[in-house]
Amino acid sequence: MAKHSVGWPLLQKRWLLGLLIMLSISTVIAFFIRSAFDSCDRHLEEVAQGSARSSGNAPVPVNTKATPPSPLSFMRSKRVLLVSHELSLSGGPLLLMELAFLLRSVGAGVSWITIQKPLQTDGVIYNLEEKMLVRGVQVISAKGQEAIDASLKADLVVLNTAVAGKWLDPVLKENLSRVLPKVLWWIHEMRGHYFKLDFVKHLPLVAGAMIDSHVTADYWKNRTQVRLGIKMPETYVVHLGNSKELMEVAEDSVANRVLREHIRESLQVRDEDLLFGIINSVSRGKGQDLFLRSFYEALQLIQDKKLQVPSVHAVIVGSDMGAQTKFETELRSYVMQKKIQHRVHFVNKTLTVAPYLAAIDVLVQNSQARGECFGRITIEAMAFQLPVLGTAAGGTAEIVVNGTTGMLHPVGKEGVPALAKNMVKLATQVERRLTMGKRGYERVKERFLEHHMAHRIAFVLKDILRKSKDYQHRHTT
Ligand SMILES: *[C@@H]1O[C@H](CO)[C@@H](O)[C@H](O)[C@H]1NC(C)=O
Ligand SMILES: *[C@@H]1O[C@H](CO)[C@@H](O)[C@H](O)[C@H]1NC(C)=O
Ligand SMILES: *[C@@H]1O[C@H](CO)[C@@H](O)[C@H](O)[C@H]1NC(C)=O
Ligand SMILES: CC(=O)N[C@H]1CO[C@H](CO)[C@@H](O)[C@@H]1O
Repeated sequence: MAKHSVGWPLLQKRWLLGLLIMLSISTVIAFFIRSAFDSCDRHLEEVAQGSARSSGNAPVPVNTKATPPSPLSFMRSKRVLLVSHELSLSGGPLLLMELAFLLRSVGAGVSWITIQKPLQTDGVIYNLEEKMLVRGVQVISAKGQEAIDASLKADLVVLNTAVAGKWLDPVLKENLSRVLPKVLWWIHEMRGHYFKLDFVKHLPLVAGAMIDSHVTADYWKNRTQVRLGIKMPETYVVHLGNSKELMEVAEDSVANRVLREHIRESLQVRDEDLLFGIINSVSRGKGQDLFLRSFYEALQLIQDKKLQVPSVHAVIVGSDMGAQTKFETELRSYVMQKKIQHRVHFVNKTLTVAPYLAAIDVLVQNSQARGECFGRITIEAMAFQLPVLGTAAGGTAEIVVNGTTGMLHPVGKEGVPALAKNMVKLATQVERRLTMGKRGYERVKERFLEHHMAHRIAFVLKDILRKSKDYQHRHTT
């Protein structure tokens, strides 16, 4: 036992380093994907810090376990063209890359087009393109004959995000009408300014639209009709799933314990303290301000009622201290003003969220207004057996079962006392908190894994292929 203080920290550090390297390779994608859905409103936003980006040389993981055949295996030798509005470490493109790799793994021929590229060479783009080339994805130019040929030859074209619609006219020109019947449009946005005819006027003519949550799909249906006077094509709701890599970390209890200790030590939060976490890029839309208000109210309740609870802490992961925005400043002054500095911890945006999921006891998902399109962090937290306190809005309400895997509170100021009460409930009712975490995990295992997502996507792709074949049949005979 005496050796503890000498040997263990070193061992632990090396161990951790290995683990963190593994995580930064495997969860890079998962993290950025989440960021897209965190920011339905701003999917173009970059969440990355400059540093930990270069995972381009990572070996392709080889799955040695016997796995059941992929639901996508019917895509074998089909030609798929994926069209991304940009290639960056923001979520939309990385989700599309995930689809590219799923399709490659069943032997589909996959080509990739990035519509918008910066003029100067960009390390991130280079790395991501390398990653795709290694996996046999063909990266082709967004304009010119090559793009037209690829579109005409493809069995299926996936347009990613609403903005990608602006690629259609200028590139395909008079061949557009031949391509539209095989386009699947994957939409992840839910904010007003995407409802522009410029972007989406061809929506009614594509084979289908795929949207991340029911509420977002309803919103699109309504808005296109009311605002633009156009009709949505057949629309499929496809909830996302957790990557295999994330599940592996979530289910590794040793890794969990080590990460928990490491993060808590760095935040100076003890093992027995209760830690609420909010993991989202810091912005008003994500509701960190209201979260802090609720946290403060919860502390007051605990004090006023003299409740016997562990010491309660909050961590906000997703800060950009360098940016010094008004909002960041506002959060910090609130903390100072209420004198809760010792209980509130700010953490910079990071590529690896798994350590924080391992370290916290409860995830708070406090996105405001229409909420998240989906909110992948929610299912990631549930994979770590965390209960989720979320706003009753957007995708969150489709993921969290109120009272069973977490608790929902209203958006806006009305949500503040409700969230505060829910925090107190989870602080006082330990059994309930742990049970909710377990139920959340079970729910993830039932419906929010990668293979569930692959099944849902497979259903859509089959339908699209069938429709596009019918269309071609009608127009060639
Ligand atoms: C559709 O949008 C209009 C105008 O924004 C709104 O008044 C109406 O309640 C919406 N309907 C549905 C079903 O969401
Ligand atoms: C957080 O980000 C700021 C600005 O980007 C930087 O100065 C600071 O060192 C970072 N903190 C940590 C702990 O990395
Ligand atoms: C969640 O459950 C609580 C307790 O039953 C209830 O008061 C609240 O209205 C529910 N919220 C939603 C959005 O269903
Ligand atoms: C590459 C290609 O097939 N382009 C065609 C686009 O449509 C025009 C008009 O139908 C054809 O002349 C081109 O050959």
